[in-house]
Amino acid sequence: MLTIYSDDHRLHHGRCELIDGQLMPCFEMPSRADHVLERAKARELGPIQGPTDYGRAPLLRVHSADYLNFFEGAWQRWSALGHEGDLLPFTWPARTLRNIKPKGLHGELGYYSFDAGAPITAGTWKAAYSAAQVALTAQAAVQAGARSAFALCRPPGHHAASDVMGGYCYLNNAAIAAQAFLDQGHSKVAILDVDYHHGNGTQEIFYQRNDVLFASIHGDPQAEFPFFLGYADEEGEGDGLGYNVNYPLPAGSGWVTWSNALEQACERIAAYAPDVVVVSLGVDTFKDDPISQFKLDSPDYLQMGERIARLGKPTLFVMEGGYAVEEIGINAVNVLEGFERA
Ligand code: OKP
Ligand code: ZN
Repeated sequence: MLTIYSDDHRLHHGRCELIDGQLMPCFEMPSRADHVLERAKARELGPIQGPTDYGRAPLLRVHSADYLNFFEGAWQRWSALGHEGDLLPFTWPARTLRNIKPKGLHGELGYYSFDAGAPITAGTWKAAYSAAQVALTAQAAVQAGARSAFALCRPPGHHAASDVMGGYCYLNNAAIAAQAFLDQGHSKVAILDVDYHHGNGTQEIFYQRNDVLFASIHGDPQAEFPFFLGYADEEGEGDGLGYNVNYPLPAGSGWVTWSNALEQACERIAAYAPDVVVVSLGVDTFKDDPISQFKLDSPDYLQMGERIARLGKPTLFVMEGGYAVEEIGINAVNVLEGFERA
């Protein structure tokens, strides 16, 4: 399987995040991608290539121009004030406040974010932009006829909505790639999100549309980030009604429970009969993930890949979460190897 990867991910390295009342080093760190790349090489998964730059147009198909402009310019505005540390939001237009866009940097940042988990550093825009190009380059390979490709994206993307960042995510790599398939002549794309967290951004982007089926298996938002989206009764709206499927599972879920949800998701995807499948590949479902509560073990990821392969569709894998840094490579590449051997 072809892997697309860019070293630019290193340009994004947030300092800290708030965990249980304390500032801790960010779990979403550069070594995550290093481990996946090393494992892909060690297992001789296939060629590894850099991205092509497709420019801003494909990003604008998913994100608003205002949002992209804000994100691209935010660090410059922050550093011009003399700051060197990460730019982080701290006030959001939650219920009781107005959903308006203020003029200052912090007001705008609150408007364009939903949590304090997406720090902006000097290189964040460039890293996120390159990750989107990595996804688009892998998409192009599948578009050109490859059975599958792997976009080794970092930072991840599935929490990023059309004009909102959060949850370590800035640009929605999987959504940008899915939209590119549609723009290049396909009529139906299914996105299967297997990350431990609900892909709230992807859901929002396609919620009113039936040309993208979004299916997500994740920790029940009653108890898990992102808390305010990802419930089973969110089924889509308008033309999109019936094209959004959430499978929230309780903390502690292992392979038996998880694979049952995967089976249901795959049956729903098969009934949709998509032209292509995009997998938001998070491996934070692993038993030793430091921020997650599922219990999958490394061999389970081989079976995950096999089941996805049985859909029989051209498939684009887009890297999302996974924070058990030592095992992230084994687990992510196991999905890809399971897919290939099926
Ligand atoms: C990104 B992806 C604060 C925890 C905040 C944010 C998780 C973002 C996960 N105590 N956690 O879906 O892997
Ligand atoms: Zn996650």
